[in-house]
Amino acid sequence: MLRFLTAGESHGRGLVVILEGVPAGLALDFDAITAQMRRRQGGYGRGRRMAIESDRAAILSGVRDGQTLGGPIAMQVNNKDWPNWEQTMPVESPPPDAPAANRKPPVSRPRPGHADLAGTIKYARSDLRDILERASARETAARVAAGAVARQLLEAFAIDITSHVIAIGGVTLDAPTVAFETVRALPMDAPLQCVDPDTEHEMIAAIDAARDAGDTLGGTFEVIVRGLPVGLGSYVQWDRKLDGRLAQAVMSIPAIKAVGIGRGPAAAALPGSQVHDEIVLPSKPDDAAPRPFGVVRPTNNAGGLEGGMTNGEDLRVSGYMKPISTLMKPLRSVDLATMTEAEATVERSDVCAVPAAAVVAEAMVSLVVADAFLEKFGGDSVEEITRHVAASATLTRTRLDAAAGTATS
Ligand code: EPS
Repeated sequence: MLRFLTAGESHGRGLVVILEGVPAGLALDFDAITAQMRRRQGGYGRGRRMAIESDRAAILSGVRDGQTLGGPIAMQVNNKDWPNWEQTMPVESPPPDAPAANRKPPVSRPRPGHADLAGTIKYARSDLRDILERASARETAARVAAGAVARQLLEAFAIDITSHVIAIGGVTLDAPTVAFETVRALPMDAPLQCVDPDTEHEMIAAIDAARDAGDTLGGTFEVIVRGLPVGLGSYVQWDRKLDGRLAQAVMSIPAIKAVGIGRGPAAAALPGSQVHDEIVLPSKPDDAAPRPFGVVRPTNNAGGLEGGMTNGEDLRVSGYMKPISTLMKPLRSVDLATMTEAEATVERSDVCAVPAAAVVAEAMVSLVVADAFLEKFGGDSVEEITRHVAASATLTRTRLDAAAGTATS
């Protein structure tokens, strides 16, 4: 339903994304797209590149007078750093007599953990720059641009998305579940987007210590989606299960090594009685109002997904990020040009990018959820989808009323 492709190298002219499947008639807030891209650039522990860039997506197609047209939306994000790399990353081969003063020498010492080694073998390129430029997490700027459009489609149907950081290195937030509103209340400029200031201070200290040691840190984040209708995704076929689709999307973000839904891996160590969310009737009439089908779930360990479908509770997806693989105090490697042991290449990089990865994950979750939303309520225009959503709510209401009638008769 909704698909996108990105293109671009980290130090090329820029990034491009084409997003297809957005229905017509969605009024786009362009500043909100820029705001999402700015969020991705933030977070304590980022490197010097983020001080150079001020990412902005120029929309090239698919939008007229501020509204989507139903056609592919193409967006371009220019790299401000490009003038410094023009001689290293030219599209055309420079003439042999051209001065190469600003051309960076080839990279031949792969960084453990990065795409460098497997990429150079796979694509048969001798300069590792040919690999690392595309493998760089810079590409995620284009994903965030596409995700910002998907997010606006969801917001038009009262679905909201946020995220927060749970752990940096060994410093972990000590809270079983953090409410959507608590996360929403975080200021945009909170350095690590952690809801507890004391834990955040400890996280900052851990990042400082890693930087001083020439090391890097990973961590954990959680994306929360509120306002989802019941039944996005399906149990009937493996590739329609929403948990599987979310896991693939979030795992595709550079450095993400595991994805959890709800309690995630912790559920594996607990008995069923402590994991599954009971189904009860509301104790007060008001309780039933926002819930689907007149029932209440006192807990949400499932993270809003049962049987690969949304169940109307908050969707909770967590991502586990390994430490960034460029270390200022490099690990052992081999110089592939001479086949001698040597320290890995040191490229400019971040010490920690977990808050940025959380923003990218919000974008990926937005794209997957919007895709599933369009599958269920699809239409060519926002107006048509609005009617489908209303019809589905009426059907549920009618069934509920019939069940209530059976109970009282
Ligand atoms: C990134 C841009 C990159 C890196 C980082 C993320 O820019 P540069 O290589 O010029 O410093 O800062 O990428 C990586 C950590 C990586 O391993 O590729 C960005 O825009 O997010």
